Amino acid sequence: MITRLSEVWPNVERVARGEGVARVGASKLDDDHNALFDAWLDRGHHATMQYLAKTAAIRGNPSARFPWAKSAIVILVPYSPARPEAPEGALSNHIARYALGDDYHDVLDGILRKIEAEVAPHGKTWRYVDTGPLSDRALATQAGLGWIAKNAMLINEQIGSYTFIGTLLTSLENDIEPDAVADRCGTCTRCLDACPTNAILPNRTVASEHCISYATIEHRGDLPNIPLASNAFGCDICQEVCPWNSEPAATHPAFAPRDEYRATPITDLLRYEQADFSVMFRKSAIKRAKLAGMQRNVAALTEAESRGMLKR
Ligand code: B12
Repeated sequence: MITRLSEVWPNVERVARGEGVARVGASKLDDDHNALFDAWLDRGHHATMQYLAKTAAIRGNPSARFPWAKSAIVILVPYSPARPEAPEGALSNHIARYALGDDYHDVLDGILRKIEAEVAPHGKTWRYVDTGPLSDRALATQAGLGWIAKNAMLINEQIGSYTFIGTLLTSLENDIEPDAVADRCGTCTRCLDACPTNAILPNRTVASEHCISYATIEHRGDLPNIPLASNAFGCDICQEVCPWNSEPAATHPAFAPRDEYRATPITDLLRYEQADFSVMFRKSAIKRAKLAGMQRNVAALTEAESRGMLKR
């Protein structure tokens, strides 16, 4: 009878490699830095993301939901590190890299399903892609896949931070030794200096209420009064300036930038109806902002056009 992760590990690695996973590791379930999360919530840095507060107790104690869970298999999957060449004012120039291709929730879930098929005959499993009360970054760093950087990102020394994280909880014992990971931020403060809204806090967390990514994706209603710096969906500024992103891994094919986004002037969105939006952003993470949110964001950039916001 198989009870330990090491017994299925060669198969897990083989399937992961075949599916375009750049790194795979195994973690225990508890987040050693969970107190940081509680302090972050207490200070209101989750802004209107109430779902994070609602599930805080489980996040601090994952076995409350899954008493059988003993380990997490964690994968890193690279998305496009660059925006494609496109005319000035094209949609692709104004959306964060992670949203240039297919929706990562679906893609990583599909990959985890295949890995799950190797584990499920020997125990229980549960797949998570940014969909549950877990710190994906905490598990990834505990699995030896990278360090938590000053911009709060999980950075892998070889491939940088333009990666998604997926996790598969399992009932198998974690007997996989994680690679040792060093904190490579050193004295660099490029991300802190570059953030136009000073949203990055000294303890390697982000004040969402000031973050352009939060404002343009998660916030409903009027935009908070912060500069968007040309961003209509998400923000990559704290990653663009990071020296560890100079040699990224090859993009997983599902995340190759979509041609339609290069060919569409961003201002077209102002004339969209729901049906146009649904077609353009089918299977895309951009759906999260909804039509109203995207039109609000594009309108804000258009108003700022005199200050050059659409000049990229
Ligand atoms: C809420 C959320 C957001 C919020 C808040 C972001 C934030 N930094 O907290 C907003 C909307 C702003 C956001 C933005 C983005 N997000 Co987001 N987001 C999440 C989500 C759902 C929860 C994060 C969370 O709980 N934040 C609260 C903080 C306190 O917790 P944490 O980030 O998990 O940090 C923990 C670890 O760092 C841990 N820790 C463990 N070891 C150590 C060691 C040390 C020394 C330290 C200091 C800490 C530490 O301590 C913290 C507390 O548990 C996760 C998915 C998930 N379920 O984990 C994705 C996730 C973090 N997001 C992701 C991405 C891609 C982004 C964006 C790049 C998208 C974009 N381009 O716009 C930006 C990046 C902004 C940034 N610099 O963080 C990826 C990050 C992948 C990676 N390589 O790190 C994730 C993991 C989704 C995924 N599954 O791939 N996001």
